[in-house]
Amino acid sequence: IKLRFLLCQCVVGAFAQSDYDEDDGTPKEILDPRGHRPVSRGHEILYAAPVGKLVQEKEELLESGGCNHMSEKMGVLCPTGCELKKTLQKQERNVRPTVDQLKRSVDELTQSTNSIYGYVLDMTAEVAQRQRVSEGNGLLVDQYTDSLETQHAYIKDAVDVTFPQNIKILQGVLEKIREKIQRLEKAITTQRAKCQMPCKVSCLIPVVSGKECEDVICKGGEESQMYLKRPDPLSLPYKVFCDQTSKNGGWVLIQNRMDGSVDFGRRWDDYRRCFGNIAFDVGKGHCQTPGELQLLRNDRISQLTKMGPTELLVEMEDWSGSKVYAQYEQFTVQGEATNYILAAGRYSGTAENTFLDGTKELFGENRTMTIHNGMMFSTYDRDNDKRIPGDPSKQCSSEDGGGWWYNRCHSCNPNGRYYWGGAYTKYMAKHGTDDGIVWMNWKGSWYSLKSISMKIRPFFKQL
Ligand SMILES: *[C@@H]1O[C@H](CO)[C@@H](O)[C@H](O)[C@H]1NC(C)=O
Ligand SMILES: [Ca+2]
Repeated sequence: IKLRFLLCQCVVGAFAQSDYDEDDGTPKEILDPRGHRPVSRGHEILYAAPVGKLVQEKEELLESGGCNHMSEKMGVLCPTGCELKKTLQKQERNVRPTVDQLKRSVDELTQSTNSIYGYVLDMTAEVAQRQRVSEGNGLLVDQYTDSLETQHAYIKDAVDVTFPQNIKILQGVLEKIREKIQRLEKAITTQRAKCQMPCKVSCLIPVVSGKECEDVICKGGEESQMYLKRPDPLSLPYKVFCDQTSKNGGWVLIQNRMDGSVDFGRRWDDYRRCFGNIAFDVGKGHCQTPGELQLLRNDRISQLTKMGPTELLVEMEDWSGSKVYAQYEQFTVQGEATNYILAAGRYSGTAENTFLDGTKELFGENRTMTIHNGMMFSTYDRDNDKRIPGDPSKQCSSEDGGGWWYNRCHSCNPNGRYYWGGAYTKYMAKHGTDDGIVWMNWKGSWYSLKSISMKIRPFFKQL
């Protein structure tokens, strides 16, 4: 802008200068509005004016005798050569400053023009530079655009092809899961229908019955299956599963875990009665396969153990087929009034004595807290454990999954949750506690057994 202003000044200056020239060096005439003339016709007037003056001067020269023609008749020669020189000198005097002025103006103008030219050059260079930068930017933008287009293509491909494919796969998986859920629901419905009545069985019961399973053996019931049992003549007979093969047989099955089909996280009343399936008929015409059960009501177990010395056999198997057992020659369960206090004694076996010793993993009072001998029975709705008595939020039974003779809390947990495959973690457990079917002294807290069973029979000292 500054330069453009300069340029304008120069142009105006130049025009002013040319006006000045035309006026024959008489400033008064320039200032006079009437003396103004159109720029286009200035030159004609430039010559006209001096002529008038010359005419006046010629008259003066005539009077003063000036240059004469050789012939008198020809009169005065005007302007003569000498007069011309004089006039020219005079004119030159007037014109020279104007010319000088003009020259200076031209110089100035040239200079201005040069600087403008320089400026234009600079500007062109700058424009070129900017164009280069712009081109560079363009290149960069192009690169970004290319990269963006590539990404867009990739994303579009993902959205158009990969996503639908994955969705299809997931839908397939979902469909399979849905089918599984439907099958499970169907199984549950069937199971629920079957379990409407507690301890109901549909297979035939052999004619042989007895006071004890051992009694049944004596009467010819040598196969392990369901029999009718009548502990004393005054009470009604009831069905039991007799194990007639393990360790000379004669065992009444009182608890059995084998496939996780029965939920053991139950109320006090369920344990007082009984739940689960005593036995199944798998095609032989009789109930020869035991089901998952807490078969004998706690009060019946209590009743049986009070009838005389009773022994307990706990058998268990891990998921690789290894089997161990724990046997107690003395086993009693008190009545409901004392919450079915457990007492066990004289251990033998291969599974380690958890009932009396607690877990080997712990020491001192920590181990003492896992001893089950002498404990009362607890369910999630009846807390009789040794853990912060009176605080309903601290219940071994609700945390560890089943009803049991919990202390604080356990070294074995046969009524815990069934975990398929054995190993489980605290993240899989409902409360982060070892709530599986645990026998700590054999497999530790984070291994849930494949099967475990508890059987009792009258104890007779082996001779
Ligand atoms: C019992 O367990 C607590 C907590 O894990 C521990 O600090 C303490 O040392 C244990 N006591 C014994 C005797 O091991
Ligand atoms: Ca408690």
